[in-house]
Amino acid sequence: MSRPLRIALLGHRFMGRAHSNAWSQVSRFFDLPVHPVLQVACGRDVQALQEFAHRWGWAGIETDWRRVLERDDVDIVDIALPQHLHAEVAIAAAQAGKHVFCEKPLAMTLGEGRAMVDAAEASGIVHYVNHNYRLAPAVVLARQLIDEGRIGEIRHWRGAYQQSWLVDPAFPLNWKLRQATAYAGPQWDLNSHNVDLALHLVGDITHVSCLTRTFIPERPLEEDPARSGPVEVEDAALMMADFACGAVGSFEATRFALGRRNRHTFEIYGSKGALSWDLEDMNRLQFFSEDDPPQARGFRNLLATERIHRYAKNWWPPGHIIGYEHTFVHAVADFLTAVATGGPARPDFRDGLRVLEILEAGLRSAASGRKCAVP
Ligand code: SOE
Repeated sequence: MSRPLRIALLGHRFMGRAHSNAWSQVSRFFDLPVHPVLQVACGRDVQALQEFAHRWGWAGIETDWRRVLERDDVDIVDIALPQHLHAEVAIAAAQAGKHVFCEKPLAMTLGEGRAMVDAAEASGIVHYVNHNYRLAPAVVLARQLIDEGRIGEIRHWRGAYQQSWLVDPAFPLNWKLRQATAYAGPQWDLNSHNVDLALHLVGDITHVSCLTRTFIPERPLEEDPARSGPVEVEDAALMMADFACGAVGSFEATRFALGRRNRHTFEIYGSKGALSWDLEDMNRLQFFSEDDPPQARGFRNLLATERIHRYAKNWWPPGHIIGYEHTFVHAVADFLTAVATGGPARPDFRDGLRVLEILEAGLRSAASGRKCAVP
């Protein structure tokens, strides 16, 4: 019999739904020594929260996160909140001995991120930051091919995360456009994914050089659209990087790529092969190999749905594709396994902090116009 682990979910909007789905699906598809119990959902809008809890099967609700941490019928705290709310909750949760599953980006500032790492490591809990794209089977396969030496020495990383939701000047000044709630723009929100994948697949980054731009400096206020206020974060960030292994990389993040709703891609070029991945076709990995006979060389289109592909065997027969939400199920499966076995879950808070250190160096570079070392 698998052991129950009781989950408290903080947040019930986009990420709250994605996480709820993951907690409710995971035991149906993965054989784990533990199973999650959807114990309590927490939020401030009582009516919306009640509807959410009912729809997703959360046993109860709370409107104060501090109350959640006092409860001894909660083992895991899942933070599906905007980043300005991560640090305080995560630190208190760790101090209360709860394991913490946290949305990305890890925190607002490096100081917050370090305090989260310190609190989590001091208390010995399992901590995880949800860079879910690592867990797409095709991305796992990319890592395997790199580890097997099939790409050779990596020379180039080319990553882009392109969205378009800010092109309309009438789009309101929401929380993602204010420093107090978002800290930065796509450099934090989107390049965090991009940098996490690069760290995971290519390795550490030593220096960055970055350019940011805010195309539309004022937008209508959410609460009073007749008035406008200043956009406090960048609309686009273009960063170049030196990797410790000698490779060079480019990281593009924008909310102004018209026609691109949520396009996340990377390309890796090495001495023996190359890889390319596209979230919009996330089950596939393009693989080019110099080992192929010259007359038959070209990018191969690998469909990562075979039983040998990590996570794929938990879903459907080969060839039956999976989607965005499945990456969250993989994340909670890994996290629950780590809690059950006492092992670390990766990426953890320390990994999330390294991402922030690189992004912050990028913002410093953009402000100074200079290339910056990543401490
Ligand atoms: C931003 O629009 C966003 O929702 C990110 O915050 C997510 O992390 C990304 O996966 C999709 O886009």
